[in-house]
Amino acid sequence: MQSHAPQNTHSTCPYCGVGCGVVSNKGSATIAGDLLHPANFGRLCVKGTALAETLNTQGRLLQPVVDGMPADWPLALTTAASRLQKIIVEHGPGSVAMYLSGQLLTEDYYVANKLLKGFIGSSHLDTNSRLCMASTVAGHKRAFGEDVVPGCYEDLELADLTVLVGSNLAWAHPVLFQRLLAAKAVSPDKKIVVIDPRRTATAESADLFLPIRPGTDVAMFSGLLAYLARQGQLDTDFTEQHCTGLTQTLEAAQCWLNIAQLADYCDVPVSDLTTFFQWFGATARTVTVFSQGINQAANGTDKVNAIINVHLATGRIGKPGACPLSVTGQPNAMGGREVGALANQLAGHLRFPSELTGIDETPDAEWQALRQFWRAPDLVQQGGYTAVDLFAAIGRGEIKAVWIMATNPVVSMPQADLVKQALQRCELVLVSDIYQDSDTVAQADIVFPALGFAEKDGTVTNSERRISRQRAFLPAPGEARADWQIVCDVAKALGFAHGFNYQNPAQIFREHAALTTLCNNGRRALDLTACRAMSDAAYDAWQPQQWPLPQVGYDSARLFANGQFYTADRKAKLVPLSGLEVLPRQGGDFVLNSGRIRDQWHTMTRTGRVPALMQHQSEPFVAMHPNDARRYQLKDGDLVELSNALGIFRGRAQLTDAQRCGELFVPMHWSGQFGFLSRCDVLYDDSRDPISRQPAFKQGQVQLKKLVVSAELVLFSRQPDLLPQLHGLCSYVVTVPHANMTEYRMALTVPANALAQLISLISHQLISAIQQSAAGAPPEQIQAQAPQHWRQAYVQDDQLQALLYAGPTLPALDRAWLDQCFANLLTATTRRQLLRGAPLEAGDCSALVCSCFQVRQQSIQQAITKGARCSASLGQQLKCGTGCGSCLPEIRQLLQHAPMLKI
Ligand SMILES: Nc1nc2c(c(=O)[nH]1)N[C@H]1C(S)=C(S)[C@@H](COP(=O)(O)OP(=O)(O)OC[C@H]3O[C@@H](n4cnc5c(=O)[nH]c(N)nc54)[C@H](O)[C@@H]3O)O[C@H]1N2
Ligand SMILES: Nc1nc2c(c(=O)[nH]1)N[C@H]1C(S)=C(S)[C@@H](COP(=O)(O)OP(=O)(O)OC[C@H]3O[C@@H](n4cnc5c(=O)[nH]c(N)nc54)[C@H](O)[C@@H]3O)O[C@H]1N2
Ligand code: SF4
Ligand SMILES: [Mo]
Repeated sequence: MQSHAPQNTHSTCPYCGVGCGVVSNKGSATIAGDLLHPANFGRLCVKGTALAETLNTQGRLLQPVVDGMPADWPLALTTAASRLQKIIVEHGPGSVAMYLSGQLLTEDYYVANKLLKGFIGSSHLDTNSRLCMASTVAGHKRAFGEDVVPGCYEDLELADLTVLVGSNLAWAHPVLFQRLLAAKAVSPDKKIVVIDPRRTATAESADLFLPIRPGTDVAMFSGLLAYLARQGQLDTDFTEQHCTGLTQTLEAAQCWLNIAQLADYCDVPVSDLTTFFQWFGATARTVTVFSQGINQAANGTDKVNAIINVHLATGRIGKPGACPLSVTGQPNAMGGREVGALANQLAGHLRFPSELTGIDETPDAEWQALRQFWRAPDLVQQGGYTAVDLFAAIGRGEIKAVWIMATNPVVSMPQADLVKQALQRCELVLVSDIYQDSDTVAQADIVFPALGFAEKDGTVTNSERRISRQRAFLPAPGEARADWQIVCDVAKALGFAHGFNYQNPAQIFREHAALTTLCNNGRRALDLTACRAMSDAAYDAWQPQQWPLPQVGYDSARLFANGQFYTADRKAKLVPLSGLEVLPRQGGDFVLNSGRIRDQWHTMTRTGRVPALMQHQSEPFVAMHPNDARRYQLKDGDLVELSNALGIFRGRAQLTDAQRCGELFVPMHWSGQFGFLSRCDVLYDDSRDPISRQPAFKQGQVQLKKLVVSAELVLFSRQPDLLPQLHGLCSYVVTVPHANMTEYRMALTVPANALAQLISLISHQLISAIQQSAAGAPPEQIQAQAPQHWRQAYVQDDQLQALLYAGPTLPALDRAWLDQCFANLLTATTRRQLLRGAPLEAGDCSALVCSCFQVRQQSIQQAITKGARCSASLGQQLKCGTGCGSCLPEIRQLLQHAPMLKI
């Protein structure tokens, strides 16, 4: 670890799989984009821009916790080891599991996989990448023989046609999206096609948008293949020399020769579908980008192969500007795949004997080689439970100990309530996290405090196979340790010191690199030979590089240009598909789609703490078409409940014609830490892809109910942790952090006369909380009350402590001003205005559009009415869109709808 971090430290953003380079400047405590990093060349999105604001230690885990009590490391480690040992002795190694994360570094991942599969001898090790990349992994293996992304980011800039299917790139991989748009700005003839059931921010920038019926992507791409074949637009030289399966694949696709029928099936206009096919046929330089709209489906693997089929059949792979490009979600989802941290993988792309049976004379050669290399006699011989089955096995009591690292399955797994119950029942739950209060940490018997971004050292691999360094530039908070270190400490306590005596991450990385050379000889693309003897200094100085490393003699930017694949016969496989099999199952009133919003990262443990990132969307919502809303007499902002046999979710109706009728979209982000009944994953059942076992998060089924609200309440408080006390008091509670206050938004559905009682309960709790923090003195109360309306302020020594507004409707609240009231001592004027919720000269309280410069919708609309006609001139006037650029699609939308504005 670096003890004397230099003034500027180069590291990698810990959020998405774009893998942007960042530079931390110690002097100014800022984090900026790394101008030299080949992923982003200095750009950052809104989350990356706000990184510095996540680096305080508030809420961090600073020491281990054993059975709810703070503990020192020796106690935590010996307790963990002795309890694990007892379970292994009594129930066998197969009763122990690990559930890891694409947010671990490669070195963390490597040692965890080695410990469980090699030394403890259990194959039940899976990762949240099962929820994320498993279909792509399975699709790549089926087509290419190995899990390899053929292209690179530059291909997006070189392509003349970019097809974004099941990817909201503008919000989920914003820097890649900016690179794409910048290339298009230089060459406006480049075309972008977006295929998504929702008209997303990405779709707003498309030349053609196909609002596909969910789940029909296989049909659409099979139809495209049939069309291209009929037009004579296949690359038959390439397919004859380098592919197998074309004939059967074309046969299977024949059922979609009639474009009108296909358009009907996919529910898109036939003219638009024809345009897409014509553009595709006419454009050699085509990149198809895909993500969770493809992977997270009951036919996710087939969707991946339907896309790859078209690229293989047209020879558009491994060439500049032509490839299928899976964009990975997490910063190190790719690294996890490299070290084999999925239940059906071994390590270093080495395969289990079952995978080589039939294609190799000695199917156990790779397994034997690894066993020897690790000196691990107990190395498992076959795959284990994948995520959903793993938690089911915990629920059944078959798995008795689980170690969860860097992921929050109580929020992010399907059947989330069952996952929670399974952990409650599980004999031993170990959790390594960086925060004290995640929904999963709450279920742990032993909690290990881990180092987070800025404190830890190691490598990550991004979507284009580029390995970059995360480097430490802050000291460890409290007693937190690196994830790899914690794994090695437990391994040693279990008696496996000989396999886990690493001094630093460089040593682990070298071992990982050496492992990739086992039984390789060009049989696998993942080959890090060049790094096996790398010095510590070279590791520290590592510059971002793609694998296979150039020294091995490949073009490392693009693979397969030479037509050599990693199957037994070196040919790529086309997979016969028709796509007729799977459509969203009917059952509920609505199909439930879910995914990301612009400013939040997953379960919000980090981004939910940054006030600026909480403003774009402050509450869980249910996006729906206005026609659906009408049927339920809903207007924008009304409270709705989604439910099915598994659970309940509540959020605000968000009316938008970007949704298809009969389909809803909810954010995946809200957890029990931010709301009550806000976890959408309680609604997803265990349906998943039969090959990849990846859950179908885009196609749940739910009933919808309007919640008739009798009163809305907003409480602003200096106290950041009142949520547990408010849970259960109301029908709906969410919390929104601000810089100097925490906001609790609540709603009551019971008759309005219960409001008085609720107010007095809350008031009582507030007074006692304030009294406690102020050593006994009761706060001064300022209040105004009209029938059914309450407004109260709690003040102590001229310091505002809490503010409560309640009634059938609420006043327009100027939150920025209120936050300032909490920051400063109250003056006579502010005191008088507090209960209004806004100063007499109210500022702009409309929706926040630009998080970087805090520019709101009303200001943008006013500038448009005064004559601003493009995003550039709005940028000049207001600065909006000139920071990270993530809000440009929304600004363009405001410009588009300008004539209809009434201001
Ligand atoms: N802001 C932000 N960015 C992130 C993340 C985050 O939490 N926040 N997380 C990162 C991670 S881990 C991941 S995996 C990526 C995910 O990145 P994306 O996959 O781009 O994001 P999602 O919002 O999950 O889903 C993408 C789109 O798939 C569409 N879709 C749903 N069903 C179908 C279908 O049947 N067919 C098609 N064609 N499309 C469909 C959805 O409507 C949605 O717009 O984002 C990464 N980036
Ligand atoms: N409905 C629905 N559900 C989904 C999805 C969806 O689209 N829809 N998407 C799925 C996908 S693609 C993904 S990737 C998952 C993501 O889901 P999760 O992985 O559960 O989400 P995170 O919030 O990223 O969880 C990371 C945890 O690790 C902690 N952490 C952060 N840094 C470190 C570190 O360095 N070390 C350790 N030990 N801990 C750390 C954080 O505090 C947090 O608790 O969600 C899945 N769930
Ligand atoms: S696009 Fe944003 S979240 Fe993704 S790596 Fe870059 S800065 Fe981080
Ligand atoms: Mo993901």
